[in-house]
Amino acid sequence: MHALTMTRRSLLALTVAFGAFALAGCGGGGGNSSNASSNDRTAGENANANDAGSDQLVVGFSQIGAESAWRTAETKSIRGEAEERGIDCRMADGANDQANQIRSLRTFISQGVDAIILAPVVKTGWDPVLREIKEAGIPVVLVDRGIETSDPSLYATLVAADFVEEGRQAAHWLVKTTGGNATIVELQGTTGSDPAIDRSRGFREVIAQHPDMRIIRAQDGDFRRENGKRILETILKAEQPGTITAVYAHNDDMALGAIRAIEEAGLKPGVDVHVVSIDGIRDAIESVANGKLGCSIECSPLLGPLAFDAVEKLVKGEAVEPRTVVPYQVFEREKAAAELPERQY
Ligand code: GZL
Repeated sequence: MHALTMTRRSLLALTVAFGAFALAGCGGGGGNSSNASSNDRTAGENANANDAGSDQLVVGFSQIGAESAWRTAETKSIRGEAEERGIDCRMADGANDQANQIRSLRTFISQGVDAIILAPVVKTGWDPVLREIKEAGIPVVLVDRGIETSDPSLYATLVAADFVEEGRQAAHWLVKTTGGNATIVELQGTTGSDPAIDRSRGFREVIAQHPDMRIIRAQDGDFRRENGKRILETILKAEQPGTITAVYAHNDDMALGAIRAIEEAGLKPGVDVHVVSIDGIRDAIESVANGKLGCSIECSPLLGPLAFDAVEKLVKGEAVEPRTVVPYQVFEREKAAAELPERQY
C-alpha cells in the first residue's frame, strides 16, 4: 500500500477516533453518514476509508446515474473489475445531477479514500471540488467524459472515447446512405456534457461539406429512450409527411425510442427514415441486424480494467498517460448480425 495513503489514513483514523471520543463526551454519534454505498460496510464504519492496518484499496466512484443501457453496462464493468481486484469500490449514483456528484466527492474526501474515479455529468464546474481533492492528496481518474478545467493537474488521467470522431463517423454513414441528401432530426445528449458537445461538433463538421444534408430540428433528449420516442412523435406530428428523412441520435437509447415513434407513425425505419446512433449496446446491434437502426458507432462502456489500471499505478506513485482514447468500431447490418452472439452488453 502506498506510504502516503498509510500516513493519511492513519492520521484520519486517529482524528476520527479522537473526534468520536469527544463527540461521545458531548452525546453525539461519531462517523460520517455518506451517500456513497459500499460493498461491505455500514455508515458508522464509513467514517474513514479503512482501518489503519488494512491494506485493501478503497476507491470512491462518482457515477453519473442510470439514464441509459450504456451507463448500466459501464457501472457493471467498473464494479465488476473492483470485485475482481479485491478493491473496496464505493459507488455514489449522482442521479444525473452535478450537485449530487460534488457532494459525494466531498464524502469521499472525508472518508480518506485512496483514489477517486469520476464520470462527470457535465464539462464545467468541477475545479473547486477537484482542488479540495488535490489538497487531500487523492488522485482522480476521469472516465467516460472529459471536463473543462483551468488546471489540468487537478486530475491524473481521462479514459474516454473520441466523441468528435464518433460524430464524424455517424455523418459519413448518413451521407453514404442518403447520397448526401437528407433532412435530419438530431437527438442530442445531456446539454453541457462532453459527448453531446463533441458528437454534435463532429457530425456538423462533416455535413457542412454537403449542402443537401440539413439538420432542421435538434433537441436535448438527455440520452434517454423515452425522450427519443417523445421528441420524434412530436416532430413527426408537427412536420409535413415525408419531411424528415433521417435521425441522428447521440446514443442508441434515444435512437431506439425514435424508431418506435417512426413505426407508430406508420413509417418504415431504414426505408422512410434512416436512423444512425452511437454506443453499440446489444439492443442497437439487434436493431441494426434487422434493418431498423441503420448504423451504430460503438463507444465501449467496458472501462473498468483501464480505470483500475490507472488507479493501481497512481496509488503506487507511478506515472500514467494523461489520456487514453477508447477505440470504436462501426456496426452496419452485416457486422451487427455477426457480432450478436458474442455481444457482452
Ligand atoms: C459516453 C457516455 C454517454 C453514452 C450514453 O461515454 O457518457 O452517456 O453515449 C450515456 O448512452 O448515457
